[in-house]
Amino acid sequence: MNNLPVHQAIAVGASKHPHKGKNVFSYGTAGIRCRADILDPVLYRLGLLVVLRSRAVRATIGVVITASHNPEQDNGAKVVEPMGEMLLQTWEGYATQIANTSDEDLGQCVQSLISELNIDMALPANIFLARDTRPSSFGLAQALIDGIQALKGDYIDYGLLSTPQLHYMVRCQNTQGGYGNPTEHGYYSKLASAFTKVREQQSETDESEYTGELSVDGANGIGALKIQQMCQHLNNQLKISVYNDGTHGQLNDRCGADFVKVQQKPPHGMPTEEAGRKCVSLDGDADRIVYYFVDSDGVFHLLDGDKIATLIAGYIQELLTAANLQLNMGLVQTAYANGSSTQYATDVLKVPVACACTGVKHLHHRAQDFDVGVYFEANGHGTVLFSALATEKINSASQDERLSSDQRQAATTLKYLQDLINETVGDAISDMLVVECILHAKGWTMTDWNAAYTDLPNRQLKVKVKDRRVIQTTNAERCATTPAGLQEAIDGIVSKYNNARSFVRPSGTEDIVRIYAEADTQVAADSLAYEVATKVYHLADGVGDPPAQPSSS
Ligand code: NG1
Ligand code: ZN
Repeated sequence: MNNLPVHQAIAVGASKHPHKGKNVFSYGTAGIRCRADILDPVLYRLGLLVVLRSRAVRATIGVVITASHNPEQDNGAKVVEPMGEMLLQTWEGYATQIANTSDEDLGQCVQSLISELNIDMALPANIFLARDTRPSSFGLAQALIDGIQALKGDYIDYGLLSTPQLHYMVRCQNTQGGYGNPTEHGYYSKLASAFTKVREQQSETDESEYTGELSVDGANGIGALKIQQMCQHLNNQLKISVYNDGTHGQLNDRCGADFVKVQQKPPHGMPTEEAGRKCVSLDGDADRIVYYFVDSDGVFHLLDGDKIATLIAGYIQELLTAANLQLNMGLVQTAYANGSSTQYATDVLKVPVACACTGVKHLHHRAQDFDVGVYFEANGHGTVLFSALATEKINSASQDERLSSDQRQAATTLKYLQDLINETVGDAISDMLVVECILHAKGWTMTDWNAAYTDLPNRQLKVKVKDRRVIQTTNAERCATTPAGLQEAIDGIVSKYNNARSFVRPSGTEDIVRIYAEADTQVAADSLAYEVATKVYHLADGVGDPPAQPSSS
């Protein structure tokens, strides 16, 4: 460890991680994300920042090095708050500031943050870090460690972990084990034990067509490794075959949850022809999951985050009713949620639905307004949050002798289900185990589950523009306020289609504008998306080729 004064220690580190000053970095809702080869100085600076954060909150802080579903040449970092949440918004600003600070100004920048935030540098600081399987992640972890050490922070390097596993570790540590043991083994045994206990509460009927057999597309990433480790703790309760396990293909290349969701087709590298075969895809850091199957006519069916969210919300509601527990439950979605899912939740499940801005931190925040808040992005990122009141009521109902045994059993199932859920953040492995428990309880096949409602055909497109910030939105991103005339034009186009909806927003993770469209037929959804994309291209200074006309007939 160094014994240099702060300024000097920072300068020594900075000389090993020089900032070329050519690129502008921004810490957004998904952390910092860009090409891996320019990130070294940024990770060093983040190392400094998380030591300050740890001292400011007097707790362990986490950092995951990953760029999730982005291609292998990209990378990034996300900071994890003490309870496993995403970095506080004001600190996103400090992260952006320090990431863009030159070598010469770095000491001064750190010193100003220390004074401004009144940080006691004599306090201990503790950082948990982990990384995904990208080749660049190892070196970036070293840059982060150099930053941590420059400010005399302590750290535990967990090596390879999924993003949600690291979130879990941080929460376990800061609850002194109350949330579980902060080890990989602790994670698997908590989930495996909860999974077994939930299933013990559920009686399987003779007519059940449920099967615990599934094919997993690991996106050639960390999820493939970790799901295999999870399986070893499940005592053959599920029969999982892992494909795209990283031994052949490249990370996220024509596979993974994002590919399957956006392309609406099966991934490469995994056999999916067997009719009704249950398939899932994880993304590159295993915080997203989507299900799908091919039916006997060879038609592909996607069961995305919306289908998972409504399945979970419906089941929890049944248990709450059966346990006679009065808790206020809500579902949080984004504008990308399929209109049919929103209608199903509202009209059939009678669960109130809230719409939040894109990015899980917004959904997470909104879900905290409910006693039981289920939140999912359509792309498969989501979880369930239980308030302290909900946790307390569920626990006491599970032991309340005055209740009927059926009521107690429903409460007990809920209690174990809560243990199975990773409440810190969306977790593909945990979500998969939750879905499997629910399908098991209902005795459902993929076809049964899929029959809950039919998705409206939809299409997502990207348009490259000179500066995507010219598009500003309101009403949870469903309405564009600039550039002038765009929203009126979208409204005009949408009115020509049946059952249609479309919105545009600048991506937070890519340098593009995203177009979403849904309508009564796929041809209509494709054409609507194309028309809206063309409008964006003209009104927002599109660059490159104009959007291509849809080829569907
Ligand atoms: P952007 O690029 O801001 O649309 C994407 C996803 C988000 C979220 C983030 C972080 C869509 C439409 N957008 O954000 O939902 O997952 O990446 O990974 O899927
Ligand atoms: Zn991810």
